[in-house]
Amino acid sequence: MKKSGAFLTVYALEQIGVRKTFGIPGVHNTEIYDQLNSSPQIEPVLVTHEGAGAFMADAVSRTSGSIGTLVIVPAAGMTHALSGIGEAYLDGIPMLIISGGTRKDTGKSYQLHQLDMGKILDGIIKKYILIEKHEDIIPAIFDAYQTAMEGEPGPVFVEIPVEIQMFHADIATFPKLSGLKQNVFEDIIHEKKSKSFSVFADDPNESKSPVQYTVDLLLNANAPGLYVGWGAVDAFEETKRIAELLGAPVSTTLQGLSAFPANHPLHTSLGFGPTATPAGQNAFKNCDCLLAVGVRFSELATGSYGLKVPENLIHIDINPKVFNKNYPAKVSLVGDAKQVLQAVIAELEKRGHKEPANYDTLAEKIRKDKEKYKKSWLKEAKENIVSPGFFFNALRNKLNDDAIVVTDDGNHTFLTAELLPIHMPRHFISPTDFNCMGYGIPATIAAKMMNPHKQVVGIVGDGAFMMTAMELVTAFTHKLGVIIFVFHDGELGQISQFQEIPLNRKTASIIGQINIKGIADGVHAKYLEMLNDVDINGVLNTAFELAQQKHNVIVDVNIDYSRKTFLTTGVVKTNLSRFPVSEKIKMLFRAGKRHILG
Ligand SMILES: Cc1ncc(C[n+]2csc(CCOP(=O)(O)OP(=O)(O)O)c2C)c(N)n1
Ligand SMILES: [Mg+2]
Repeated sequence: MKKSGAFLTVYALEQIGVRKTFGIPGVHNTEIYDQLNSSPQIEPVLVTHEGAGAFMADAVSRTSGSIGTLVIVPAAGMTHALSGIGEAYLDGIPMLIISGGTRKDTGKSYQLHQLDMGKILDGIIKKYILIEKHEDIIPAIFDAYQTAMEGEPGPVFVEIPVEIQMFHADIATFPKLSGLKQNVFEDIIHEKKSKSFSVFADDPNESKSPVQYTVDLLLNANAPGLYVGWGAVDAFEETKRIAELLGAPVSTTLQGLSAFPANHPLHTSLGFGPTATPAGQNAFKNCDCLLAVGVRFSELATGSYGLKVPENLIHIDINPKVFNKNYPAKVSLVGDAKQVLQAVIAELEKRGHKEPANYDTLAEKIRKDKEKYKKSWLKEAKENIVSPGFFFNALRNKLNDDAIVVTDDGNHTFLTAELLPIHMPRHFISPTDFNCMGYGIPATIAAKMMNPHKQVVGIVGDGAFMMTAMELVTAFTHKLGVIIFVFHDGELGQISQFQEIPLNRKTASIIGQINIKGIADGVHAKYLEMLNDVDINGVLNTAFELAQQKHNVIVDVNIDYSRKTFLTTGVVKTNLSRFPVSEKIKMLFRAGKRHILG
């Protein structure tokens, strides 16, 4: 049967369950776009900028069952998309990038968009595939999908030259996707001698399997604790069972904020070191055995490595490269979080382990600490500014359990993490280790596209708003009903705070005055102003009513950033404590001098 490359591409995308693609057409991919137009399954979404398109594809993977997919032009489309590809790469999010390619059959040089893309992409994707002939298209896209999903997920790039898209060739078979090859976790005794279990050498009992050793450590601990990240986001039932069996507190990373719902009595906080709120700092104070699942102990998650991790660290991750990087582990278990944890649960249950005696005391202490911390943000309602405590309290009351919350990167991210409890796995997303501003608005839009019946809200800084606000025109085209809260402090707040403390001056972090209403009008969004604490409930009611009627809403929030988050104070404290004494003195002296002399 004679088929065009564009036909084969769209066939393969349908097979792997793609429902939407994001991107901008150009002469190198119009054939694919034309074919997408005929697909009953896939909707090609036109975006305003491929960078935003890549953030949207990322959000599709994080909040839905299908893989986020881009369809872009080579070179210019690819370089625009790099920010979102980088975010997906460092955050372990699967993504498929289908790029048109310049003609390989003409022998011509200096073609439009001709560039060695592989060279640029090296280091930011898991695999680059250049299609050379028609019969390779379907297997190559299946392979790209498998590669993107397996192990630690990430982006895969497929270049399809324009002549292959356009021209027809005989294709004998149309293979069907036979499903993804799954990883199988094997808890076998000899594995402990392999490299990833090298620290196992001090196990006096050579006959134990890694899981048996794990359970020994957990049961012998006086105060075990759990620390979970995005890698454990689909293993909540398992982490919950283990926490409940052990009577152990649970803290999360920023990316994994939703991995353990905040309304569970054993949930404490984001992190548990100096950057954590009191519930986490107190519950983990005497922690002598940590079960870390789907985390990498990155700089952001550990508050600049200020986290104190006990010697008895059990580290579970699908990517063996993450072990023993920043914190040495006693046991490292390579595998899918759900599978490994199920093996740990089975072993705990085999040992006849019963519910712990300390459960109620621990849960009560966490509850009290959380309550006290929340109250500290609710001292007095202000008439000239919006207090974060009152804002997030009222927002939580408006949100259903299954509301999806998206943030960008900045001070607003950490305020959200500290003050807005998230109730369901995969229902909070934010840019993390790549940490790219501009993520919030496009990701909110895509999360709503994939979850039209859920409330989807974005909380973004005014600096990030300026980067990707135009994408809201796409939300208008699709009549989505998203709510974007812009925390309007007039600054690149997170950075100006980091400048303010040690430098006492803000350089290039005061942003230009922006007329948010003007932008809202331009993208046909409803504009609401929230000036003070008295406004909060009324504005929220209006915003949610408008969103219900499929209007997109921008809420211009006159936010009070005067109180620092634990993240900010914790990171500053941790970094300062590591400086050599002479540098510390110099820094404090400079700050002091500037305080006095201005
Ligand atoms: C693309 C990009 N540029 C710069 C930064 C550095 N950065 C991190 S947070 C931040 C401030 C963000 O300001 P804003 O969006 O207003 O949020 P706020 O901190 O005020 O809540 C900056 C500049 C970044 N993370 N990403
Ligand atoms: Mg700001």
